[in-house]
Amino acid sequence: MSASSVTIERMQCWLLRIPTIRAHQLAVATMREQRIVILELTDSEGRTGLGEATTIGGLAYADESPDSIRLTLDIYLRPYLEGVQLDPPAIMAALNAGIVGNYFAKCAVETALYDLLGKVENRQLSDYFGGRRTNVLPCAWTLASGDTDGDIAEAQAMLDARRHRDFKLKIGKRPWQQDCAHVAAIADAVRGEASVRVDVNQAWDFETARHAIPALHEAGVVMVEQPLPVHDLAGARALCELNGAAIMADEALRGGVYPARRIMAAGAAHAFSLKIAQAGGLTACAEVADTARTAGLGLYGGTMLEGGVGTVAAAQLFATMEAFIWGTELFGPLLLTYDILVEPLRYAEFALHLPDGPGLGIAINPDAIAEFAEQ
Ligand code: MUC
Ligand code: MG
Repeated sequence: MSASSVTIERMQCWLLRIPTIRAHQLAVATMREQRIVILELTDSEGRTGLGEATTIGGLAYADESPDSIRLTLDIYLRPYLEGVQLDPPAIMAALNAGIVGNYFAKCAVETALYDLLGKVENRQLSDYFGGRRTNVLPCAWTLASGDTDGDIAEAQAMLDARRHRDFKLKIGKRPWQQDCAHVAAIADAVRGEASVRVDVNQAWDFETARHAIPALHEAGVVMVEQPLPVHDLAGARALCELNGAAIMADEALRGGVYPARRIMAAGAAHAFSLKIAQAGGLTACAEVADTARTAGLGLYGGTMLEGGVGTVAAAQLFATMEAFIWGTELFGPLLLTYDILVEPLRYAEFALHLPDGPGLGIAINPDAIAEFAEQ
């Protein structure tokens, strides 16, 4: 059956609330749970496609909250889907023409469309983005318990289990000198065994960053993610010229290729954290990657701390890309106390191993919906 003869009959959406394994402390929020929007499209033959939209800390991270995403999908995006022929590029073009912003919600839709199409055509989602170059993606872990000794013990456990050997530390909440002491202690503890990066989540002003970044670099930090507020491209450019740790853009990339071009024109990043949600979907994220690659920027496979559906969607795309010099951080499901997938994703030998199978290659455990869905 060709995709064009398939009709999307029904769209359903759930908001799941799942506790995290420990408090996850960022500059902008402390997470003790994750609220995950799951979208399911069903076609005329009863086949289903899944998508996910997840964000961090309610409205602390971005201007789409889990609640607003669910509402947007239910009210505004539903008419673009139900009763419509399954043609992902045409549907996404209509969505992007008719609805501004709402990048996370659009990402959930595009993921579900390609998951469904993959099942219809018996193809992996990666096939629609050039095909896989690899089935294995190196995967970092974030140390964010807020406690130095706790983080060191956690890092050691990850190394012993051969699960992660790249660590991202969340800083920016405390005075930078205290953060620097925290980072230096962890970097000392894992020196020679692991890499250490930091994510400031926009918390610093330029003066703070100008002092903190050389000190962090001296302590062994190789990359600093989003040190300044997203609008401060001149400041980010000056930080790029410090000749120390690489500067990576994250939140500044919200909106896809247009902000990406602005950052590149300003010389305001050495690397991009690619996020399918922030870009507004898989196609938009691939476009950001292509644009960055032409300018010689480093690529990193970022996460919004999605559960299994969003995580594997990003992995399916990242597995098609070359020049992934910073690896990925697709560990979201491991931060949750409950895995919503029938068969959890496999993490071993410091990497995420992609599933086989058509579309995303995963299925959701119906018990997870029953147990964790909010009303
Ligand atoms: C972010 O800002 O990168 C990704 C990993 C993590 O711990 O937080 C996120 C969001
Ligand atoms: Mg970040």
